[in-house]
Amino acid sequence: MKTIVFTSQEYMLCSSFEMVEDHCNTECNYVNLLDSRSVMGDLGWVAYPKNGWEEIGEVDEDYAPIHTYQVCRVMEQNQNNWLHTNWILTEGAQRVYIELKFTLRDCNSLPGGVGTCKETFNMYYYETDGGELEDGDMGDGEGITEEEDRALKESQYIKIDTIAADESFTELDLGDRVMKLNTEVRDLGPLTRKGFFLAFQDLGACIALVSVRVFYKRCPFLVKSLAEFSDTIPASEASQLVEVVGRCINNSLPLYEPPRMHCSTEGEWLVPIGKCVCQPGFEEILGSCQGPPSAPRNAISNVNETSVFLEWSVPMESGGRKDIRYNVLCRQVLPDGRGLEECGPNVRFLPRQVGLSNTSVMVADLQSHTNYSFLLEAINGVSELAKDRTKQYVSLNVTTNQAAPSPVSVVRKGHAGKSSIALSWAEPDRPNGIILEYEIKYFEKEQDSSYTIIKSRETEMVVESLKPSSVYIFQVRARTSAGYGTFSRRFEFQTSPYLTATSERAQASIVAVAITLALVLLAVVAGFLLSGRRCGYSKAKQDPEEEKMHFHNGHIKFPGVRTYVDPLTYEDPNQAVHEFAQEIDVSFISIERIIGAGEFGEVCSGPLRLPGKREMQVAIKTLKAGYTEHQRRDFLWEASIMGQFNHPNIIRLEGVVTKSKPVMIITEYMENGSLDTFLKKNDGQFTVIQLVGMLRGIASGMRYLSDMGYVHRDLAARNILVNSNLVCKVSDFGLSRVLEDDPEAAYTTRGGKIPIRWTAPEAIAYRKFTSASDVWSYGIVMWEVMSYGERPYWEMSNQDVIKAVEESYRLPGPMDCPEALYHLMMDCWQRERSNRPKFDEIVCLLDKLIRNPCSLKNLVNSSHRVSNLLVEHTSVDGDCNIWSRTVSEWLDSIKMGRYTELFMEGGYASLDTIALMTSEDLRRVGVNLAGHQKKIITSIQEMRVLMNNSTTSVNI
Ligand code: ACK
Repeated sequence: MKTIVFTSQEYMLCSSFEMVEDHCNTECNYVNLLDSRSVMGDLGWVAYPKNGWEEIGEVDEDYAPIHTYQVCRVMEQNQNNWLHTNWILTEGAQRVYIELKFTLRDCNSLPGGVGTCKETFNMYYYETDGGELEDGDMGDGEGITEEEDRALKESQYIKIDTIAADESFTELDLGDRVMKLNTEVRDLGPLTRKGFFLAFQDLGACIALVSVRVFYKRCPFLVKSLAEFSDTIPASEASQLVEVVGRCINNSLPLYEPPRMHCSTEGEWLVPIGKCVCQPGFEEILGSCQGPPSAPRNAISNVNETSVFLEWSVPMESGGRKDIRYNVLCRQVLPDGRGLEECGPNVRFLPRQVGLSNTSVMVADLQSHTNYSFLLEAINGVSELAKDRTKQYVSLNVTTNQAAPSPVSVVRKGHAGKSSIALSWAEPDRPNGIILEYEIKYFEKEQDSSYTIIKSRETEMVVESLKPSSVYIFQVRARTSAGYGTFSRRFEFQTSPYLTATSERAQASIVAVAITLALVLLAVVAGFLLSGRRCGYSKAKQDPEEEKMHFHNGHIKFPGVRTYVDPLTYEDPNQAVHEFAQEIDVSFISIERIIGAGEFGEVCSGPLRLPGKREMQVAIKTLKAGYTEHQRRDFLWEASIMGQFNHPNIIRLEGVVTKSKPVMIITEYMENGSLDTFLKKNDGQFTVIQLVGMLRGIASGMRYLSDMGYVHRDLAARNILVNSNLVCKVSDFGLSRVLEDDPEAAYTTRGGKIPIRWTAPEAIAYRKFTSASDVWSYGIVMWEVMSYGERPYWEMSNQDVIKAVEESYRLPGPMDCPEALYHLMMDCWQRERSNRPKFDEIVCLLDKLIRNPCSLKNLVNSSHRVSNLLVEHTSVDGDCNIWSRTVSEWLDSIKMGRYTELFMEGGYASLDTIALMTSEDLRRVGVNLAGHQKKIITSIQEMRVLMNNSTTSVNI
């Protein structure tokens, strides 16, 4: 008898052609509890009796098993074939749905009659909390027959329905390969237990059960009107709705009342009530509330010399977006609460400054010993939309450390001789302090096992004792107080070849002539036009003392420079006076005002009208009536000295009145009076550059005096006079040997009268007054200037000052004093006088500082302080080198560059002082040609217009 009516291949066709895979994600409104098609292993269903339902073991084209049960015992009487599923968990659902897919054979189409053939089957269920039938599993009953046991269990099942086919099929259909797959769905509920079994009862039909799917319906997770509604299982009764309260999504709030929705038994969300809206500052974009992120958190910094590594955590609030980026704002802290200034373009950010996706950045090439404030900002794609909201930053204050100079980038070759090569190089881009010297390392190419290192304070030098026709490798590095920077890259230069004996001689004579000419030219240029001087030394291998011999402290001393003549060498002091001072007829002088009191009488001012000369304002020192001859001599002593000097930073003697009474000394008039009072009156009013300009003037005057062989002995701010252009001039040459007229001078144990606070220890101890002791005093003047006229050592007694200095105590750096200047002061206060700098070195250093104001940015005492490098009336873009361009560049721009040095000498080191110059001032500085005066004055007038347009000083 034929019992198998379908071939397995026919089932295969059925399942692969008609049964579409059902992929459902979280948005589905049903959840499968069982799907026989998706079970990969054995289904494990139990058939009873064993010859009833049978599983057809087939696989689909992906070799996944197809779980099809079939039964077809249509020809046999009394069929009662059961197929039991496994225990199916309800997952809390009260109503479940069973979807059956099956084929059913049309009884009429069966050969041999339809006597017992059925065209339906029954479906049952049995609820239970455990995975077993409560009276034991199928066929396990004891003491009863298998038949009885089966009847008992089956009786516990509740019938769901009798299932009939909508479509049955005949063999003819099969021949046409048309499969009639039926789908029937039944629902079941309310269920009360954790799970249930299903069973299919066949009473004699020809069935293939292709799939069984059990599912329940649910209202899936939903976001509507900015509210989230969670997965919800509907009620079991069709008419019932489940009310669900929604949760406002991030950055939103309920509008009036909490939003609500209703879940129907069909798994549909119905009847929305209420809604959420975005919080202020957030915008609804694509169904979510988006805004800028909050500030980055936990920002930390790690300083390594002049680099800072900044790290932070992601913001607490992302603003509802995933595209957070970070920007870094770098600002330098200006001292004294003058605010912040954006870091210049030289600062590097790695990997970049804006749009960082990582939470860290490296900031490099900052200035050493400088305070910075970093702002870290988090942004996202909608930050721009929320511009009105206050930006959220986290700020971080950082102080950089001392750092060695950056490498010298280029070394250039100058003249190459057969045994020498001239080199020059530029200062490193970031000196990070004052460059004390350069080291030049060199060796013959490919002989790098032995090399030579020489030092130079200049940015040029001639390397000597080289082999002819040889290639040498050179590297240069700079040193500051922080140590050496790294060497520059290697530069290869070659010496010239040997010369033949005759050509060498010829060359030698040419060289000799050239050198003579060059020297003459240099003398003319340096001595008479520009007073050009070299600073420091450049022949590194030579001893500095030796250098001094050759170069006289670095600048060339020309024969014929006048030397100071001590009036004492004149037997008749009157003769000395008239040797050096012009007698002025008192009728040319009008005394208009008394401006102060001197040791010998009043100091007045008024115009001097010399015949054939322009009227000029002068100061008039008078000798009070009733003087002794001795006093008269002492009084005129100053004129005998002053009359020997001619320098823009030395008070100029116009003449004396000795032929009438009162006896007078007439000098140029200095509008701002003495420097100490002037500074006290204008406390904190000047830029560092202006102060350094004043110091430069004083040093220049002192250099002149020391070159003349004159020792001042009473150099102090009170003895410096200041004119209306802030030009400082050394004065008070009174009795510089005995200092009788200085109220600061005190008698020493050895009987002399000495201004203790200003005087070098060796001068106090054994009256060793030299230019080196003047340098000590100059250091004190520097301190007075930088502290705006503070009294050195404050109220300490003279005795305590002597003791303290003896015990190596030195004045501390004045407030806001650039480190470079304080170093210079300290150098001036070296106990060993030969270690003190010379005045020409001081001038040279100050010139360098003026040319490179960045070197004045670091302040003493505190690494947090940065100097107030105010730049007057120039358009400043944060580049502190800008100042250096001004005077020389301005003169260059009007083709008057030749006067740069004279302007500097005259104390006109900044454009603001130059802006006040008159033609008379120009003449005084040394611009004598009328055409040049006109050109410069025109340019000054233009400059004034420009300055008036830029009303305030600008911080850099
Ligand atoms: O601080 P002062 O105003 O400047 O007061 C003193 C005072 O005279 C006694 O020395 C002032 N003084 C001296 N020489 C001059 C000068 N050439 N021009 C202007 N003021 C002067 C000094």
